[in-house]
Amino acid sequence: MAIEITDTKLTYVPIREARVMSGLRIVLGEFAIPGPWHEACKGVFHVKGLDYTRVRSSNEGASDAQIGMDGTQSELIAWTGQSSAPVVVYDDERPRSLWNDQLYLAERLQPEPPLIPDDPHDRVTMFGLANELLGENGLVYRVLTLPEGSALTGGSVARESLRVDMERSLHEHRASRGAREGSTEPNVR
Ligand SMILES: N[C@@H](CCC(=O)N[C@@H](CS)C(=O)NCC(=O)O)C(=O)O
Repeated sequence: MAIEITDTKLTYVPIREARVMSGLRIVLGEFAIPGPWHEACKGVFHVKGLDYTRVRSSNEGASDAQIGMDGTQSELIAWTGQSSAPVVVYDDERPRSLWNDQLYLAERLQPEPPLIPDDPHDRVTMFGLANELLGENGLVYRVLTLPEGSALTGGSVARESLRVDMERSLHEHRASRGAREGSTEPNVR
């Protein structure tokens, strides 16, 4: 049986309802396609054991599978000041639409198990690598915004430039880690 994009089993409340709720709400969008930021965000709150209300991303009555078309994200923009998802909202605090802010919020609400390393070098490495993937212009961001027709299997110029950039990033990361490991500084990993 084919799975349709609209085949969801969980309950998603409209933005209108979520705005007047307290507690933890996450704007995920009601559709069956897993998104990289969505899954990462859900994973963080799952590991922390934090319950949240799932929220639709499109305007009430509009299909979530067509978010962004015909201005159907205007309710999301009115609530969160931007158009991307996921967005995590806790009580009346500012909406958090960036992955690192979402991670810090989860860590604050439920410190166990810790997901942010105490060791400063580990922390810098973790946020640096995650940013290479999830940050603006990171790997995931660039794959999603590759020009139409330059699919990952297409051998396109865009794909090659992405590969070269990621190899350079990893090479630089390994080189700086190697330099630290060779250093005599204690506690440097
Ligand atoms: N704001 C997120 C990125 C999330 C993101 O770009 N999500 C995509 C879908 S996977 C999106 O909502 N794009 C529509 C838009 O940015 O208007 C972050 O940097 O942590």
